[in-house]
Amino acid sequence: MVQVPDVLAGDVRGVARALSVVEQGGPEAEGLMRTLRGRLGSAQTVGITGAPGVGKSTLVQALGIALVGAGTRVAVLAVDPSSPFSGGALLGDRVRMPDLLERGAFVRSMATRGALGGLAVATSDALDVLDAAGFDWILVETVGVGQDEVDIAGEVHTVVLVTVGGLGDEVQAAKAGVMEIANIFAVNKTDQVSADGQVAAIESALALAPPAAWQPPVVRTSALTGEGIEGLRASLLDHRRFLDDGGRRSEAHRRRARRRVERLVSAMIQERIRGPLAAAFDEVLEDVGRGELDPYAAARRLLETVHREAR
Ligand SMILES: Nc1nc2c(ncn2[C@@H]2O[C@H](COP(=O)(O)OP(=O)(O)O)[C@@H](O)[C@H]2O)c(=O)[nH]1
Ligand SMILES: [Mg+2]
Repeated sequence: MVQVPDVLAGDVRGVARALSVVEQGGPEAEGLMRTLRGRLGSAQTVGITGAPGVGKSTLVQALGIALVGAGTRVAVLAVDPSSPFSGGALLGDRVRMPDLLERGAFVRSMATRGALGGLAVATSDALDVLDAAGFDWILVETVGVGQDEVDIAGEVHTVVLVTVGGLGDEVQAAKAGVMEIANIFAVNKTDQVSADGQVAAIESALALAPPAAWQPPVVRTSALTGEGIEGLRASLLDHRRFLDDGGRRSEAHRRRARRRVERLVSAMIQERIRGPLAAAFDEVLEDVGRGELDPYAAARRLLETVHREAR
């Protein structure tokens, strides 16, 4: 059982237990979200995204240490859709971030064990758990952006896109269609490879974008030597301040709520037609198969059944 007071107090074991509950999904997760409602909205959430190997985990650790050093409470959530069930991955990021753990940050890999709506819903709920637990910063490491099962951009306040220069693929960021999604660009491994080409490519791509109130900064970092980490932290603070202006934060929260509820509606319908309404679903499918019903009419009939049963 999750002890809600423990979660609200930020007790590590209580928070860990709550995260297991949201991974599991089901009535307990739903109940937990109900209890936490009203205790949310104080955390600043940051997605750290980019291709495998660019140094996201290392950067998260360095950034986390800088944030802890500044006297704030930090939680790290590693979301990797490619290894949702891997116990190895579960331990991997914990052992890869020992220095951060040592400084009292909370580090956890997300998995999903059948939560309604999968990893996306579980991750969203996990952000709320960590928010309610009083963390000032929640750093979410995820692979890729936009096309993923977990589209982190809509979930967090700030998206940091990490790339590395010198791969002979300087426009990779522009091509991937993530220019609009990233709020901050980090060109990493500057100790190893020159960032110049990549920085120039990003800046010229940004120059083509329509003028916006927020101009994404391009920060050069070395997660290994610590170069640029303070600059990255400063950019995060800038973006947080930017969101606090003119109701941007509440607008972002409304957008997130909309996506979340939409996702849950779809997931709940899926769950019904695969579960309690499976027989009705089969029947409708047979009618479609026999040519007695077109797919649109079938879908409408099924929706009506869902609606009737839900009352
Ligand atoms: N030289 C150098 N290596 C780095 C830097 N950041 C990360 N790495 C290394 O790059 C490899 C991949 O890093 P990791 O953080 O696991 O990347 P991720 O897959 O994006 O999370 C590891 O061997 C890191 O030690 C950096 O700034 N400079
Ligand atoms: Mg990683």
